[in-house]
Amino acid sequence: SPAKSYEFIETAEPRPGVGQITLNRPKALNALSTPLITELNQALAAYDAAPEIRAIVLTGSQKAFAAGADIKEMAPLTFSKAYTTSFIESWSAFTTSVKKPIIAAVSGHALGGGCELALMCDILYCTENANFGQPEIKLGTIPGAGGSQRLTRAIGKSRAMELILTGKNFSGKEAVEWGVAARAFGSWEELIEGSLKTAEAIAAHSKVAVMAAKEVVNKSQDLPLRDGVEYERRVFHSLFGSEDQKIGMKAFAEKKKAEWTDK
Ligand code: CO8
Repeated sequence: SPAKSYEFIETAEPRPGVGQITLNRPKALNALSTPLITELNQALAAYDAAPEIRAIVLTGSQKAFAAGADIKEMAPLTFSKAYTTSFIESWSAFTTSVKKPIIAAVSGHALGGGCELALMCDILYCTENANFGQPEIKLGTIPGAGGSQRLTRAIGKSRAMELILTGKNFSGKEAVEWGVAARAFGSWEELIEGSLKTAEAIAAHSKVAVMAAKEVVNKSQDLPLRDGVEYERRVFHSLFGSEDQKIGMKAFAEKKKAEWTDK
């Protein structure tokens, strides 16, 4: 069972097939310390391995998704320590290792590493007044967990340059207008309900197909178009080897609801 007790996060299974991870370090506005990130990676790996979980929602509090990497932890860090311990590298490990879809539900601050963490997720939902930003320049440094790459891919070079060079924040409403977020909700309650509903909708589909779909969409971020299309076709062909493809297409022909076997 994925149930385990953590210090800096909470886990719950609020809907069938849905695992919810809540960042819970309220005194530091969910600043992402190494112990917190370690727990987050453990919880994500546990849900990925749990057969009954089919989609994951990652959230923080109403006030803060995460106010960034832990500045107090980073302040004394040296180049040689950061370099030799590959500081931050493990943060994004889940983007390649976790196969189940992760929905980020962002309310309040998502700054620096918090913004980067949200960008690592598969679907980003937020509240209209969520507060996104890459303020690292104001601390004398730069984004270090993929912000310069993922944000630039999401919103284009000129806007990303403006944000990263000035450290200016942007709202949840802007995040949707610019394509960073899929949807912005009017309130925290609507954000959580909307995120769980989408997770439930995903959880109702064939697990094999859902994981394959996540894999091929994410390939689009790494591969040139032609290679990506070819990759997609290979995976598409391989799904003719799944039981669920037969079940899904037979159910359509018979006007019945598909009962997935996840095989
Ligand atoms: N790190 C450590 N502690 C933090 C952080 C943080 N990022 N953010 C807030 N806190 C702490 C505060 O120090 C304060 O603690 P204390 O009560 O002990 O003084 C507590 O949280 C509450 O914060 P505030 O009193 O400041 O709350 P406000 O509501 O007044 O302000 C803000 C909220 C605007 C979010 C403000 O806290 C702030 O500006 N925080 C820093 C935001 C920031 O610069 N983030 C970027 C960090 S750098 C970064 O992420 C680099 C990424 C590089 C790699 C990342 C890997 C993922």
